[in-house]
Amino acid sequence: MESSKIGLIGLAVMGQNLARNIASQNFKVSVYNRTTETMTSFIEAHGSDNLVGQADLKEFVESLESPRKIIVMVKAGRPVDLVISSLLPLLDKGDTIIDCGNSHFPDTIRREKELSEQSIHFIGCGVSGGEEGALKGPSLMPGGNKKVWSELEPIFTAIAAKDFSDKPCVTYLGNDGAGHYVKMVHNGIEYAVMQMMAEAYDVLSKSFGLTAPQIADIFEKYNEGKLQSFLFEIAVPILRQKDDLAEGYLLDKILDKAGQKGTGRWTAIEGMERGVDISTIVQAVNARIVSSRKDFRTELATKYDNPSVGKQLPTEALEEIIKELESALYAGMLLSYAQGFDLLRAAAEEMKWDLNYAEIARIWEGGCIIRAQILNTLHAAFEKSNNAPLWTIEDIVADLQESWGSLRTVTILGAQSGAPMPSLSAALSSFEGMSSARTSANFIQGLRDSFGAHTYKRTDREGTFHTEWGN
Ligand code: NBP
Repeated sequence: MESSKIGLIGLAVMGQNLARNIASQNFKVSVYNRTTETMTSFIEAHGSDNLVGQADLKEFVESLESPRKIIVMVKAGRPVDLVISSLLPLLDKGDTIIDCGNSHFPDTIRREKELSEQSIHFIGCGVSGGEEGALKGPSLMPGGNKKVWSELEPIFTAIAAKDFSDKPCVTYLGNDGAGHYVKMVHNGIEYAVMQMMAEAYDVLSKSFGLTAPQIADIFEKYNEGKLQSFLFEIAVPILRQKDDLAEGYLLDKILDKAGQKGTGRWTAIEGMERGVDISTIVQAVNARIVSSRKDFRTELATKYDNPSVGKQLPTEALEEIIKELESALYAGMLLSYAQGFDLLRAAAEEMKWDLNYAEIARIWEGGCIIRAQILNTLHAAFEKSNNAPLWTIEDIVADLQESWGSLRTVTILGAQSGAPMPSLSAALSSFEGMSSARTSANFIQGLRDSFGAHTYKRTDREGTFHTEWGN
């Protein structure tokens, strides 16, 4: 039997769809799963000349063309190490393992190092787009040895989504953990964008008493303008979904506890560790933490009276607020990207990754969860400025100058109507801080010097100073 071009291990939703995508592009793929029944029922449903299943790991490895290329698509963490250990005795020098799961980048760096010592290549490739993306074309973020990547490129290029210019949403990012790092930051930005949308939904509901389908009408219009994106696209039917188990709309019955799998938290920690302000992302992670404390929140809600809650604005104000909110969301999203790219830049400098920010914005234009019109704007801005920091690029400065005032209007509205705005207000504070020549840190320095003799510098002369405060 003809050997397969590539193998794939891990047949949960992502692995199944990625395998079907590869087979549909005319690359023969062998698949394997720890639980054999999953593999057999998958092959029963989708098997073909190009998509073959193996129940035995050794036979799976033997079914592959040499040098072998094996995608691992299992749960991130220990399962990836276990799969690698079980594969190692069966592989030959020069074979390649490609981890397409959401692995934490330090694990990818470690695995690449350990495997290269055994002459096995390792590529860490972020995959975004959920199950539909995996099937129809994801955004792919590979990192590892460039030469090894070039051998995989034809397959990955064929299965990737397309950007606004119909080019594949995949590009080589850099050594070892660069791909998984970029995917992690992608997910962090995804957290911030989703949180800002949730804040918009909340403030419309609390300030004007709008129902879910009324908010759907507003979001539908937003999706026709500069906020056009996959997330707004899917938000509309979510807001309009009727409950089939009870009266009313389903969204109103969904428990307000948001889950998380770790990539947002990893991004937040990275921001802290590298000293980069990614407050829109940090606050989005924090909002999920607050949401998870449902019982405690419910108890506190009986103890505190929030006079803002239930204060509705007259409907005449709605039209203007819809426009302000659109503009605030645009500014908030631009700032989430500015922060995310700042983090990428800081990491790239230390890790010696030659990240191309225009290319990163480009490969996020299609396939991935944050795909949006705004990425085309960022892509063009980075290209035009030779990858300058986003905040400083002329076109972005003009866009932020026009829109950031709406962040102020909307966060005031949130405060007045009891709708917390952790990410939108973080965007406002971050912008005002970053674009101020002078902050309040002089006061912090005064306090530090007073209680701990930490010294301070002056604005009007060189040197380091300490004062005996109050004397
Ligand atoms: P899961 O993350 O739910 O993982 C399930 C798969 O891991 C199954 O095939 C399971 O085999 C296998 N597995 C486990 Br669990 N432990 C194993 C072990 N010790 N040895 C071998 N196999 C093991 O699947 P998923 O949602 O398809 O995601 C796969 C990867 O892609 C994850 O890293 C995920 O974070 C990432 N990702 C997911 C999405 C998404 O939208 N779901 C999007 C982008 C990236 P079994 O059948 O025998 O239990």
